[in-house]
Amino acid sequence: MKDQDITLVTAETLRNEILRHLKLSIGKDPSHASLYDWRMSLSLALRDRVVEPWFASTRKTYEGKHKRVYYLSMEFLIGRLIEDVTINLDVEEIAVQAMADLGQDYYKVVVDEPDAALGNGGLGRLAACFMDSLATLAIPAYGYGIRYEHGLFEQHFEGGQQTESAEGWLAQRHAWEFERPEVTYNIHFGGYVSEENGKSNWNPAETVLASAYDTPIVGWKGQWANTLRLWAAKPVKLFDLESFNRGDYIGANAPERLARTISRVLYPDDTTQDGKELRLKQEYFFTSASIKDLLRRFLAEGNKIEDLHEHVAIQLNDTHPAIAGPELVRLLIDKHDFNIDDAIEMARKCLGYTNHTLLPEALERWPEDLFARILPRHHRIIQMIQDRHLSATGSDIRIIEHGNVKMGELAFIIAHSVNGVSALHSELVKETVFADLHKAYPSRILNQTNGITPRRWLYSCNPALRNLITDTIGSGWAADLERLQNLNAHLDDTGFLQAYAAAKTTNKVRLAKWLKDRNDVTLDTSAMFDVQIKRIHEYKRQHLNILETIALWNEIRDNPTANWTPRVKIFGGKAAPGYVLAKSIIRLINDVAATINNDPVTKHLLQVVYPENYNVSMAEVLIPASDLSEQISTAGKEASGTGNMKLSLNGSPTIGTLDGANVEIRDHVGHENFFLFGLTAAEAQEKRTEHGYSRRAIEASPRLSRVLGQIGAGVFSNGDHHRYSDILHNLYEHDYFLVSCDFDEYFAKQREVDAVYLDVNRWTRMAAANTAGMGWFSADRTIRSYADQIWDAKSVT
Ligand code: 4GP
Repeated sequence: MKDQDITLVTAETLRNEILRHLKLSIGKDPSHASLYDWRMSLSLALRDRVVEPWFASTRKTYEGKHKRVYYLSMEFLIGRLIEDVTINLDVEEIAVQAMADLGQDYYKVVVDEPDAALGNGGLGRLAACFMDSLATLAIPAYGYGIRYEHGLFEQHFEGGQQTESAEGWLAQRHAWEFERPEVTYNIHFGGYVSEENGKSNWNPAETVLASAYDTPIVGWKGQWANTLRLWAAKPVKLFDLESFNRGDYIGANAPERLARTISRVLYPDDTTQDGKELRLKQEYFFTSASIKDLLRRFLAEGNKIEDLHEHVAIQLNDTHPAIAGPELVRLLIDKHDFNIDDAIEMARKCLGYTNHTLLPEALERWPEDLFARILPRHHRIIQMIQDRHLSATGSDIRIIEHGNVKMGELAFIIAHSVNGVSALHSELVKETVFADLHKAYPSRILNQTNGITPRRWLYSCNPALRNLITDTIGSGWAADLERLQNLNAHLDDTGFLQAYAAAKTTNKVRLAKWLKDRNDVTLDTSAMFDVQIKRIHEYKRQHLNILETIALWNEIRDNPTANWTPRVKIFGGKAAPGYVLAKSIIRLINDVAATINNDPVTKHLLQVVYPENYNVSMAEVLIPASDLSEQISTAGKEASGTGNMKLSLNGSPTIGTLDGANVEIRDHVGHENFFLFGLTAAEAQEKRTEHGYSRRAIEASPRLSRVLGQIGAGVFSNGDHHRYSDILHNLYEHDYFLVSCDFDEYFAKQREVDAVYLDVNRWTRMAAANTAGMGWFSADRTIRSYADQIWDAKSVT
């Protein structure tokens, strides 16, 4: 289908289409067009090219009555789309040329696009990668989520401290979406349940409208396109005219305000207390709209409701959409006359649940009174699901317990399949958070190790390496990533290694320029770029990294003429606004940077850089330029990681613990190409049972004691002894994440990294071996496996 006229585009035709949009869609004369106008026109012209494959895919799905996958997710961290689309349609060069012919710089236009930051981190970006792979594999699918007006907050540093401001990606028109004002559903909240003739009726108190916006997601070579359908909340009644006529202008707008609040802001995930009620409403809002929408589509095809599971697979991306279970049961009973047992059975056949975290505090639970107040009918249905589970299994695990509705348990019990996201994580899911449920349902938990789309995370973001790979092993690898193994035959070829190193240098120079322009920071591109990019969290241990940085600084100062390996430590990531200790870690990194970067003795050897507002677009510049990937979470805490995959794929060996997908990455790239340190998950668990373990570890490490002493003495805080008492207290008294215990081994391993880096050939070979070994981590492999093992869904050929 590649040769369909859809991709038969030349620079000239594209140029004309851009001009046509500039005139007719944007209403601008080229001589007055701004960067925004050009960007919109280019995006619209590209979007036109996606519409044909999109329609064709939909038609084929209807004609063949193919099973559809519905991926329900609170987050879709899709980032920018122009390059995504030009790459997938294979028209990048043409787009560059067309824009040049119009006197515009394509790459300037590309970076003018705001990131669609509709997610917090890993789970949201995974959803975006999965959408790309579903389209590439031609599996009919919908992504369902929320069209937040404000995506993840913008991060700023003031005096080194994180501050937040509202993000405004929709302040300008979003070029890629199609508004569907005719696709709306009433979503209800509150009220009470009445019984009549043995039937329960929900009499809700509030109703908002869910209104659809569709973005086509096109796969590789434009062969297939699926839909990302995001819901915006709107008032059922636009305006309260009665109040207005009484002169109550504020009251008149109340319905609109209430409704819009629901899709206004994406909540940072770890902030658990604020806005609980609103978050529950958000979850129900998008889930209910999605279930109603998929049922409507299913019935419109003339299917029998008894066959729902043959046509529909619903995947719950974490517990946020877990209410899909009770909602589907409710609709089957109330609208389709199912009895409760059949309804539960049908819901189970349709639903799969992916768990993304073992941190108990991150497993959602709602106060029962709140839940029953907002969703009274669902509250009862959950009790019925629970009753049946208890009597069928003899298990004593409840969904509702101690005044809480536990969404993890609900998702587990109502789904036919529960999966973890790396081999280790899936085992730990069985042994820890869901140990008892695993006993009751021994075949329910599966593993599906995460993956990343190689189109965005190599082909598009790393043209230097992309070209080298294609020159070396030929094309075709972007949709068949395991072919990267063919690079192994070149690992001892000096010419190849030199070219590989040159590609890395190109990317490092690109990053240096980007940082110079953005933050006026100058980087030494011959130094090792040592990168830790991810949300700031104690378990991810950015503090371990910065403590090691201080220790290194001390040793360079003690012995400035030794043969040190110059390093730039690069951090990127946001802390949830309510997470005080994470914010302290951010401030410490910035304080340490201010001190170290100005030290004349060390500044040519050690630099700390922390560009604010890390997002997908920043990752696309940082990852290709990275030399060393920091994956240093406390073993047993990182479910998988996907940044670890992106970095390794782009030739950045890992220094890391045996945690999450690190374990599998190490197996794939070769143990000799991975810098392993630290306690294992089992050892970590054991360590926590020893009384006073952290204080003992600190006292046994003169290096760490010295660093902590300096922080306490105010060396990095202008003499303020108290600024970091929270971090210090934490490390001495309840170092749950075992920073103190892993510190010495981490420091030693970093020195091993230093030594290898000085041997350019050896290092480059190691980096290239990482690229060669990472093919298995394509999200295409992950999606195939979900399709086979969970969804029973097929590619449409
Ligand atoms: C993340 C996990 O922390 C990360 O290890 C994993 O790679 C990612 O999900 C995708 O599976 N979890 C979240 C979250 O983003 O909000 O819990």
